[in-house]
Parts: sequence; C-alpha cells; structure tokens
Amino acid sequence: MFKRTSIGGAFPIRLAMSTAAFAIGVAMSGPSQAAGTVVNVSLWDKGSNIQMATNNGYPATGKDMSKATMGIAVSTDTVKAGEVTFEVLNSSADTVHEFIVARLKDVNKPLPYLTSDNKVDEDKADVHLGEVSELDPGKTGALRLDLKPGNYLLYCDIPGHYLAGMWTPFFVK
Ligand SMILES: [Cu+2]
Repeated sequence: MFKRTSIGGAFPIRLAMSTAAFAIGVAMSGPSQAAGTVVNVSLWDKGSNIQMATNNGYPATGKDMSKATMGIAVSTDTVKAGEVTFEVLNSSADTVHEFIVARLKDVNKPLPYLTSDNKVDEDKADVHLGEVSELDPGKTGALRLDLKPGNYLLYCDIPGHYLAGMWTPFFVK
C-alpha cells in the first residue's frame, strides 16, 4: 500500500530522487509488453483461516522461516542490471496482496517499520521503488523497473504481511 502524503506529487518526486531505479511504466496490459528480464512472481499464503505469523520479518537471521504464513515466490532471484519486468500473480484463494520493490542499503537490517501501522515505512528512501498495488485473489499485474546492481527486497505491505514472512531477497548483478 503506497502511503499517500498530503503533499501533491509526492510519488513522482520520490521516483525522481531515487538513485536506484526509475519506473518506466507501472501499469501494463500483459506479457507482450514485457521488456528486459522477466521475473514471474507468485504471492502466496496459507489461507485466511491460519493465524498470521508475526515474527518473520526480514532478515531471516535467527528466525524460523518455516513458520511464515505468507510469502513471495520468484522464478529467479538474480538478474542482470537493466530493465526487469515483474509479472505478478496473487495465488491466494482469499487474501488481497501487493508487490513492492525496495532497495536494501544494508542486507543485515530490516526495512524501516511503522509499528503503529503494522507496516513498512514506505516513505523512507529506496524502500518503495515501484509497486503492483492491491491485487485480488487470482489477479495479475506487472511492474517494469530499470534496476542497478545491488541488493533488493520484494515485499507485500498489506498490514501484518511483512512480519508474516511476505518478502524475498532479490539480487541485481
Ligand atoms: Cu500480502
């Protein structure tokens, strides 16, 4: 969920300021428009009848990630720098998910978190490079970014989902 601020145009300003990436196109109609490396993404969960995990935020160090109740599966976790198209499917039967790309400045640190909102602080620099916003179960979306070499994190920021394990590292060489 992109957290809107009261300042008009915050989103384009954020993208212009980003040193890691810029959005070429956020909404695309289908795979025929894909460019560069294509990464297939599946947003999954164990069902809304399962109690959400709360101790599975990034990084995995010291955590039992088998306890994660939600996650992001990717066809590849490493791509070469340049245009990357994420083709995203919400594989859930009953839960809305989303897909956000963040750049990790320090792979040992969690993303900045707003405990009161139970979500990642997307307003912090590089934490939100682009997104496929709320996808209903079974729906698809695509996101194309120009990515520089570095360490990234793909995550979902529906409240609680990041701590439930809904993230995966991603590497650009
Ligand atoms: Cu989610």
